[in-house]
Amino acid sequence: MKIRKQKTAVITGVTGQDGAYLAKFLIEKGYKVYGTYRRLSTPNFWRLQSLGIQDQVDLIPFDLLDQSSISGLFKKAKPDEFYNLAAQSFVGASFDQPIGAGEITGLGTTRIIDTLSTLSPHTKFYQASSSEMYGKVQEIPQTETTPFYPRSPYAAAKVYAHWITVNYREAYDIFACCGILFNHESEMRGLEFVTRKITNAAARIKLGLQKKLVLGNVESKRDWGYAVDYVKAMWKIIQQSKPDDYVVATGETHSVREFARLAFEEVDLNYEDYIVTDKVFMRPAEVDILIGDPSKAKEQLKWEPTVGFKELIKIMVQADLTNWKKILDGKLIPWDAMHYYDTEKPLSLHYEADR
Ligand code: NDP
Ligand code: GDR
Repeated sequence: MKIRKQKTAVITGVTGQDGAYLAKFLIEKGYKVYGTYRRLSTPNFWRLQSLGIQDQVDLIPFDLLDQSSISGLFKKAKPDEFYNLAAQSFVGASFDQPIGAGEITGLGTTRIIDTLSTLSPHTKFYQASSSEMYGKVQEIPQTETTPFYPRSPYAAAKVYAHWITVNYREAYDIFACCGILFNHESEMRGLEFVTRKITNAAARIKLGLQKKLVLGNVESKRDWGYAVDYVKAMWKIIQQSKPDDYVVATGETHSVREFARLAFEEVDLNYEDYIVTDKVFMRPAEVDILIGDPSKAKEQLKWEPTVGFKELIKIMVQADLTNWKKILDGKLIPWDAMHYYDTEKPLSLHYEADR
């Protein structure tokens, strides 16, 4: 009888939105999953807890800035597949910490792939590239061959990480791939990103917990999909016979204003009555429009998004509404001003009201 060896995967950034969903997906596929986390003053495992998988992920302390933790990771996990999702992922913050963006998001990738090429060259590598690399777009829609024009330190760091991945593939014959993912959101998206900021505010305003929502540029347009769909594309990319790069997108674009209108409509409110804009949320350089062409992913990966724009908004608003109702009923305790915990596992009672 042929016994199939259990596959092993490492996910850096498993505490983030994509990391948590990808871990769940791989566990369901029978993988042994190692996930990396940073030691923080307050633990940050709420997404893994929400998905009910915290006990099934082997958690390894790790920092992209620390070379020794990178080699330790390969020695411990001996992975078949390595998904590099860790990054300082907030574009706005990268303008305030441009050197950190380069160190973590750019050089951090080089540290990993260089270690992989010497310690574990058989390991397949996935790099989380981003539609932000297209920045001031040179072509509409954007494809795998559209030139990059980054508009933030984050995007510049991602371009470097993208090309270093391609370079190691070509120079050292590493199975290294990049998924150029367009924005993807979910009920577990971080609260500082505009979609979750809007859905959370719509729910809170509906329940009388907040009066206004302060945003920046509401005219920018994004190609928004559902994160659960997108982690499946990551896995499919790494299962191909040859390493390659793929655009993963819906092929539709919508403005922040449109997102806000529909989110407030979901709770029977008119967004115009609640939204104010403030330049504090405007970026020094903006990406005005992103729209991806996912034809290659559709053809070669047989991947397609299953959740459309309106459904995505509905999922997110309803989740925030449900959670805030539970909080008001004392069944959930908000954690760290943005996250939700079971009352059985409270970590902090802190909550900061509307800005
Ligand atoms: P999140 O911000 O939710 O997660 C980022 C993860 O990276 C967190 O686990 C975070 O840890 C970890 N991290 C941050 N800094 C370091 C560091 N110095 N060392 C180790 N780990 C670190 O991002 P998403 O899940 O949304 O995105 C995943 C990846 O995909 C990112 O690289 C992002 O840039 C990229 N991407 C995301 C898109 C999207 O729309 N979501 C689109 C295209 C690309 P901690 O929890 O401790 O902060
Ligand atoms: P983005 O996502 O920069 O596309 O990066 P974000 O949700 O932060 O911004 C989207 C657009 O909304 C505008 N905006 C605001 N943004 C935030 N965060 N807060 C506001 O109040 C606000 N008002 C308007 C922004 O200016 C922007 O135009 C995300 C991240 O997940 C990256 O890691 C990833 O690489 C890209 O998506 C693809």
